[in-house]
Amino acid sequence: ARVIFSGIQPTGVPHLGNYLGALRQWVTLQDAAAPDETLLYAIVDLHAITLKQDPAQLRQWRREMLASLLAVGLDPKRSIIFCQSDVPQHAELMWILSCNASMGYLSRMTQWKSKLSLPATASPLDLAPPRSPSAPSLPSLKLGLFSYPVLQAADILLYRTTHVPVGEDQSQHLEFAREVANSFNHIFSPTTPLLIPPETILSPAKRIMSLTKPTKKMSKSDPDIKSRILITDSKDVISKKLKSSLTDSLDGISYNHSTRPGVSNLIDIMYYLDESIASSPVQLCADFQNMSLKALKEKVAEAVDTQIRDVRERYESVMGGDAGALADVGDEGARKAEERAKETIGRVRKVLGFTWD
Ligand code: AQP
Repeated sequence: ARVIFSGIQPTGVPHLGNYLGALRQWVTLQDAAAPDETLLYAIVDLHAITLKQDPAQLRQWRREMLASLLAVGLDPKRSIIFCQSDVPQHAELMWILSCNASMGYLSRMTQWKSKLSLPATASPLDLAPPRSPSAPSLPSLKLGLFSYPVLQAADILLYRTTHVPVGEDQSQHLEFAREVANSFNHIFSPTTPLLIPPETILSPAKRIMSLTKPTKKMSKSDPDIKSRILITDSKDVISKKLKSSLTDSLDGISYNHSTRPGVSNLIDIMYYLDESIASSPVQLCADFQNMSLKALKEKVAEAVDTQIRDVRERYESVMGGDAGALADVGDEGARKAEERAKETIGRVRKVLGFTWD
């Protein structure tokens, strides 16, 4: 039976990219799940601390993220929803896997480089000595950020996950997780694979772009709040953010991500919010070809508000409700996740030789 796992960092309220690229897919998988399927959705706070976090803020963001997951439609009766740091086996498996993870492979991962604003071609060896005043030197690069993909591999492999629904930005890390599983099995469990190389489920909305810098992905950590629409934004805020989104000065509406990234991103947002309105983003563009950019932005704002209104209302009701009830959901999720994690860790310990018998 399928085991589905995915995670999201508690680094702010989710935005439309998280929603269309991941969360909505999580709910669809939950609602379509066969009775023998297991779904696990983690709030990955151990990942969040690879960059500096304020503890009070992190505590608040964990709560906001749990409320967001419930608001989008995840149901704790059908999905195991939990915080990663509440299940200690994530860190244990990460250590074990890191003892066999290649520095060379990790240095090719693009995400830690983008977090540090380094070119994709940078390698840790280039980092010492620093090439520019803004580039970090090797001693200042934090080990946790560099080894982030190993923790992500541990998250997935810990539950013997078969499928991982993510946005396109995570494809490279999933490839790494498969490599880690295969190499572990090869060394420690060659006859019956203990760890399962997971399949990626890419959501159709692979990459939603920033509203203000449409050649970059929409991101929670962008300091410019106008760059993203939160799933909790009011109608008025949605409309203002879209009005100020960066487009271009060409006439009409056409779809081309390299020449018209801003307009194409708005079309993508509109199409992926409700795929029944056209057969593809290109088709939707054809329907809108003579529309002004101002009218397009108004139409997209209307569509966003219609699609996320219920989510926003549920979020407000969860956050305004009993704080203890929210904590109970997290505790119960962690208990169920740990039960499964212990099973895999027990087997891993055995093949490593960590037993007395
Ligand atoms: N712009 C995006 N388009 C489509 N999918 C996206 N995802 C993130 N941004 C987009 C998907 O959301 C899931 C959870 O992401 P995350 O919070 O764990 O990490 P992230 O990819 O680093 O997301 P952010 O929003 O950019 O957060 P920060 O700024 O904190 O790093 C993943 O499945 C991801 O693919």
